This record gives sequence, structure tokens and C-alpha cells, in this order.
Amino acid sequence: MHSLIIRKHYDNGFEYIEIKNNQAEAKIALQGAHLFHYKAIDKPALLWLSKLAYFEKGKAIRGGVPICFPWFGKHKNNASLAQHGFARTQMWEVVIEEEIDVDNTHIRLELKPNADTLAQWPYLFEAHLDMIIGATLSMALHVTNKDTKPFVISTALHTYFAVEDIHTVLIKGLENCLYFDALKAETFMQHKDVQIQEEVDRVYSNPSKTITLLQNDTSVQLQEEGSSSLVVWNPWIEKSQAMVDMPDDGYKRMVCLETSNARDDARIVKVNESHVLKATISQCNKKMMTN
Ligand code: TA6
Repeated sequence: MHSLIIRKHYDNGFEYIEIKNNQAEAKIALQGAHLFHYKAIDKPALLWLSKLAYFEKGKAIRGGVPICFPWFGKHKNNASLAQHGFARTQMWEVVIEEEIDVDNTHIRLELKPNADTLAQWPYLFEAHLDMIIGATLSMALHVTNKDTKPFVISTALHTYFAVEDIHTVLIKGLENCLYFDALKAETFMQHKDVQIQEEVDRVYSNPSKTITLLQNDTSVQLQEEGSSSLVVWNPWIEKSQAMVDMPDDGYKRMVCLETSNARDDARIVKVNESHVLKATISQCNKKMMTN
């Protein structure tokens, strides 16, 4: 089967691209260049998507892979600006839709400054997201400084991973890393594999190059490039109940592992230079791992 790349929209006009090839299927909203569905053949869907998620102009989708840019978290000086920056609510332009081969499809979406972005962040930039949809999922956020002065960005590929049961999840690759606990506003050392038994909102520094999400008989590997920080987030019960676009028990079936440039890992981009933040995700079942 050749790659199918189909432009679609919901009844309210919300536009997305549907991709199918020999190895996987995916759906990417043009708003935010937001991948909100990815499933490799013979594997469970990789990404969690809230059944209450908005698919509306100007509202971020709860789930999938929101793109946090040009700032991660709350804006440092202006609380009126949206958390995680404007990238996920801006319309991105599809500039490449290509079949690499029958197993891999490449989509590139681009964001350039406009009156809205300049009002929030007074810099000229060019951002594009390259996604390769195949048995492996790769996402690379490229940001180039088109201005006459350097700028600082903090970013994240804010990936919501689907899990069968949050209580059985084990996250490997963060042991012996320091992390900032956003709930306690304090830094701690992670001594062993991460388990999620309560609300977790942490920025890990200098994580291993490969993070493994283990649960029952499946294993997901997340490899980063251009990042020295990994965010781990689960809203747990109260925060899930407080979010309109999240089911009350949504926390049981998701965990965010976010390849990022967060906090001290923010990046200075000099004039005409670029920064690339990349995440490559693969899945295997443990039986395959033991062979
Ligand atoms: O993932 C880390 C985090 O910054 C959490 O503090 C939480 O706010 C989460 O992002 C979701 O943010 P959002 O703006 O998408 O509701």
C-alpha cells in the first residue's frame, strides 16, 4: 500500500491530515502541528487523547503531542499569555507531504511570525516540525533565528503516552538525575526507576539519552536529541477533575514524558542559527525484548 495522505476536517471546519502507510497511521491537526493520533501496525495506540479534548480554533488539544514554543510553562513576565506559548494554537502550514517509502511518510509543518505572535514575542523566527510516521515515530522541532538579535526559547514535545494502568507504569532512565518538583518548588535526586502513585510534575535534568516506559508486557523507548531536560507529568485525581477537557479518571490511562528545553535547559538561538529538539519513539513488547 502506498502512503495515504488525506486532508480532512471536522464538522466545525477544524482541519487535520490523516496518514496511513504499511507501518502506521496518524492524524495531525494543522492548528499547532499537533499530532493527536499515532498507531503502529500490531501495536496499541501510542498516544493518549482525552475523549473530552477540544478540536476548536484557539484551544489546545488535550492529548497527543502539543508543541510548547517559544516558552515552556507559564510566561515569565506576563501571566496573561497562554501557558506553553502560542505554537499550539497557531495555524501551521503544511509545506512537505511525502512518501519516503511504503513504510514511512514525512510531513513538515511550518510556523512563521504574524501580528499575533509578534505581539506576544517580538522576534522574527522560522519554525518547522518534521514528523516521520512509520514503525518508529520521529518528531523534530527546528527553530531558526531570522532576527537581528539573539533570542532564548524554552520548548517541549509534550507527549501524552497512553498507558493501560498508571499504577503499573515504570519509567527507566531517570535514576541518579536531579529533578525540580514543580509541586514543591524544590529540587530532589531520583534514586530509582520512576513510578507514578500521586500527582507528578517534574523537570528532570540530564536524563539518559533513552527513556523507557515499561508496563506489563509493553515497552516504549523515547530517544532525545537537542534536549537535556525531560518533563514527567501526571495530574492525578484532583487536577483531572479540575480540567474541563479531561475525564475525572483520565489520569489512570496517561503519562506525559516530554522531551524539552525546560527551565535551566532553555536555549539561546543566535542570529541565523537554529536549534533542533527531536524525539524518536519506538514500541516493542517485552517478549520481543527478551529474545
Ligand atoms: O507537563 C507539565 C505542565 O507544565 C504541567 O504543569 C501542566 O500544566 C501540564 O503542563 C499541562 O499544561 P496545559 O497548559 O496543557 O494544561
